[in-house]
Amino acid sequence: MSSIHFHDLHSQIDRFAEDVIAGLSQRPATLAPKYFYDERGSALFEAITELPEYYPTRTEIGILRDNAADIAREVGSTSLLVEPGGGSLAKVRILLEGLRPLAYVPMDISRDHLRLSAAALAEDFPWLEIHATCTDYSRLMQLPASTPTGTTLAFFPGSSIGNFDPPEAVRFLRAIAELVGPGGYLLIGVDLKKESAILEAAYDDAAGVTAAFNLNLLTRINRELEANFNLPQWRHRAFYNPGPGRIEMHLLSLRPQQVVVEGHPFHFKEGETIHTENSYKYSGEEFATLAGKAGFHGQALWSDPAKLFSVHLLRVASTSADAPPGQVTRSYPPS
Ligand code: AVJ
Repeated sequence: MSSIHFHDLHSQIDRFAEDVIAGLSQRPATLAPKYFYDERGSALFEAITELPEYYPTRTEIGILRDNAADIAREVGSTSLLVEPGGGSLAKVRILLEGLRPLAYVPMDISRDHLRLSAAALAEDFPWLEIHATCTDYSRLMQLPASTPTGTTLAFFPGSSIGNFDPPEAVRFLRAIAELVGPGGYLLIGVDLKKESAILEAAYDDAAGVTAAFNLNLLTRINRELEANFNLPQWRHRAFYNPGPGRIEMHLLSLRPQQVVVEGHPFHFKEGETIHTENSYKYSGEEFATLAGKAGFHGQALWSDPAKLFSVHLLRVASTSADAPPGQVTRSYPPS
């Protein structure tokens, strides 16, 4: 019989207004990509994952399917499978039969979404104990009490790690390393560096879905905060910046304009942008080096024939075992 437990670690403090006002006060102005995902933003992201130009989702799913048995063999027996940001719980389905963990802990900020997907998963995997945990994993990475102990595998697909700049990514990976503990694993999807035309098409699709996704952030600010962004005066812009090795998404101001958000006026020149997202791309070696700084060593690396996307299996050294795996908790970022 499957069992679902629901844990709420999410502090109710809503920082959307403060973050938006602080971000728009900076030059260049910035908004955090985590705010893309309101209801319409989540639906638009789903649509992005099905676009012909957006290769990451289908490529990663192919890699996981083709190598599920290999992944299970490399990991061996797992007690606990943890997925920070496991909102849709679609990719983990590919791994569950092979891994057969005692318990699965999806962590997501969206409470309702998490409840629905956890219930659907419980129907399909009746042998699995599910601990659905509502938390903003970028701020608090902590296992709920009462999860089984033993070998822990964290699963972080989708190249979501690309949203962090490299020092933040190292801090985030360190928090995962402490969460899974000595001997624990991380299976992580990472988008690879490639020809910039392929990258740029993936973030500026012909149908304009990514443009709508980016612009929806302004619509959300207008609706949820007292704001008056004039949407026709903003345009989606996405390009590959080869220096830092990242796709950048911006919203470009098409004319000089003033916007008021909760009584705060913000001025934008023609051609000025609001930076809304970075999506870093890493070669296999670059990512292994980054993960090494967080205490992981590479155990296996899978890719697709066209070398578009990669899946790394990383492990925390088990030699310096000073705490039982799965029992270490910490907050991220360190306060
Ligand atoms: C969810 C962060 C992995 O960077 O490819 C897709 C988000 N933004 N198209 C990515 C995104 C525009 C996506 N991640």
